[in-house]
Amino acid sequence: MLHLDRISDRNYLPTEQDIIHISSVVQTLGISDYVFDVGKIQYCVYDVGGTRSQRKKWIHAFENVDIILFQAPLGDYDKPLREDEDALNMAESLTLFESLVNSRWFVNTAFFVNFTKMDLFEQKVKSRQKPLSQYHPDYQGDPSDVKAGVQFFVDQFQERIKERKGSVHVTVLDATDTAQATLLLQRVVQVAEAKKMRCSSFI
Ligand SMILES: Nc1nc2c(ncn2[C@@H]2O[C@H](COP(=O)(O)OP(=O)(O)OP(=O)(O)O)[C@@H](O)[C@H]2O)c(=O)[nH]1
Ligand SMILES: [Mg+2]
Repeated sequence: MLHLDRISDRNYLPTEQDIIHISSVVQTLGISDYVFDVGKIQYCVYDVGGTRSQRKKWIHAFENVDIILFQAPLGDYDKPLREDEDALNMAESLTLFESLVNSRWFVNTAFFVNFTKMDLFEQKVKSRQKPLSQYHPDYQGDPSDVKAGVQFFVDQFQERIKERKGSVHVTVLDATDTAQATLLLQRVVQVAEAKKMRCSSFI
């Protein structure tokens, strides 16, 4: 709406931000893989779809990957799943995370749990129009306290982790902010380097 004039211009060229935002209409289907080098490490990165039907395609295909980048859309706490109106996005993320992090296949895998859409979370919580407790009744904190809301979800995820060897890193970010995304990827590279992996696989 705000960008209609810009994108309907005859000479329109998409910006980096346009490309980052286009994926709301382009859902990931199947498995995409990318291979590239950073320093001495070769990375094999797999991008997989998060919806229920997509998950069936990959859930058993990534045994023993080195690192999992798990995206949990914090700012969608009020939104139901595309595929099931009765299930909330963050509740589904929590269930999926619990099954992956405690799976014997991923016992040595390092997890990065990235709480994304922090920008949207902040706007919604501050506006008080979508109280967290209305969607997640276990939240009993101040309805407009962004920090307490984030902590609620961090605790929920941490409570689901049973004993494991691989590390779990938690990041809260606006994934469309390339500076924040770069910082996250730098941390991922540090973990990969520390593991001295020859070929790292991410999902
Ligand atoms: N404002 C904001 N938008 C985000 C953020 N992260 C993702 N988005 C947007 O949310 C939409 C969906 O993001 P995707 O990365 O495609 O989601 P996905 O998890 O890959 O979804 P599937 O491919 O269906 O599994 C895109 O339009 C993104 O630009 C964020 O942190 N803040
Ligand atoms: Mg995707």
